[in-house]
Amino acid sequence: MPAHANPDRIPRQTSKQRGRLTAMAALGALGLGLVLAAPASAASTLGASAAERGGRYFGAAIAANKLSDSTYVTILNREFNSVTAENEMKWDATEPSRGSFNYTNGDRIANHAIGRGMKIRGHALLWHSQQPGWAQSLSGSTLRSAALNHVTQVATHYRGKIHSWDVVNEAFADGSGGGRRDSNLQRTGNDWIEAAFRAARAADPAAKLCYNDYNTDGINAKSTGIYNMVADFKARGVPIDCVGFQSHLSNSVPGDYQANLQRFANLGVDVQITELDISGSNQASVYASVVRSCLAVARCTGITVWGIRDSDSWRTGQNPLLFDSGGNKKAAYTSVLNALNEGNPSSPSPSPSPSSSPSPSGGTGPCRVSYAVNAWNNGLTSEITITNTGSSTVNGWSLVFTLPSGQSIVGGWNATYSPTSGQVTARNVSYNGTLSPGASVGIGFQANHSGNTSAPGTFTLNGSTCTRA
Ligand code: 9MR
Repeated sequence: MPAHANPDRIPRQTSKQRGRLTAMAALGALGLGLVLAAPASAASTLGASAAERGGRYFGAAIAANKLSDSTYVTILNREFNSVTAENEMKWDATEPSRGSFNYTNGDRIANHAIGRGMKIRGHALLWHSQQPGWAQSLSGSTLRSAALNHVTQVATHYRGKIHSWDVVNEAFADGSGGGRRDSNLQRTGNDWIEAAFRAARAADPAAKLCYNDYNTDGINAKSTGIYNMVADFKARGVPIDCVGFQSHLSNSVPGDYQANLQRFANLGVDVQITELDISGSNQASVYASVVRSCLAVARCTGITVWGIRDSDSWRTGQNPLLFDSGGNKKAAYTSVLNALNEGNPSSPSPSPSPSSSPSPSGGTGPCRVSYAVNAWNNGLTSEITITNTGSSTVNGWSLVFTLPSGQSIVGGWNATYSPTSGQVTARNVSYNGTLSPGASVGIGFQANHSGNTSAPGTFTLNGSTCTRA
């Protein structure tokens, strides 16, 4: 399955082929607004409830050495449908000496997850921290090639098993106006991040490839620096599929948390909450706010908490998790489960019905469209960026284009698509109908094809022909 086939929308991963078919069926239903019939229900576990909310996951970071702790494993197996290795897939753990790989503990976690149909977030291929000593002492082209070899080897070892990889972790600096963090990796050249993403894509084309960082939960200089990098990667075709927001929070969540997730989603990437933990007396209500924000963003595909019990947390003494040290559910747990259960079962459909969207109205100026296609055997994904290059705001848009013969849309995001072949109209959804001058919106779809994977010839926005980027 190609990375863009949205494996997060699959209830569980089975064989590659079944996964692809399931993804396409799910996308077909969601993307075309034919919302799967799912009765309103009050699921009794986090994972089950998240799965009912558009196929999202609810995961936990886990440690291999705790898989023999029965209280821990009971909670893990009951509540979560995704796992992240807290430390076991990091560089120091997997390549303790150069060229010599150790997957023992990473595999214990992966096998536990696979045996129970849980997704796996791979964490993390490259990071300035937790490097083995031998890598810390390298620099320049020697470090670059060792780092890329590490990406290739580890992603190849876990090929086909990982839902999403944190390809690069924490590469941006705090309080520096949105610039990169200094590190031995950064000193090999600013392109080290895109080189890592390309190596990861080549090694495991089915995994979603994420950039992951902290203190990026609101709109701030650091998150904007990352936003600009993702926009640049999308524009240049560097393979990136998702951005992870760690969300290590203390007593509050930024007021623009949801808006921040949404602006990244609008670039055409999934967003994931990857290391959630929250300290402080407002813990339960802040947890609920985070969950509601994710459910309100169609491309927020899952939430991971960074540990199971308070005693498992790296934040010793802060009790930031959902279960107490005895394994009992805390108020924060109930708050999260209620927030999940209160979400619409399709919350929200990635392509709400057009009736909930603003209708196209005048003011359409010139437009520019970029179109990128990623094709495999009989399938493809297309990512389209529409930019309002006119001088007035567009309130509600429809983009008309003609698919080459043999292409047929099975699902999409950030727009509704009708009909699914021939001359297609993509219409805005409720949250992206307004395009101020200079603003862009990212949309996309997955299609079947019978050999012709070429792009449509012309794109027309609200009746005006767009230039091509
Ligand atoms: O929880 C992890 C802890 O056990 C390790 O000692 C630590 C080493 O730096 O990493 C912790 O996890 C971090 C994660 O890998 C990246 N984001 C921040 C997390 C908390 O420090």
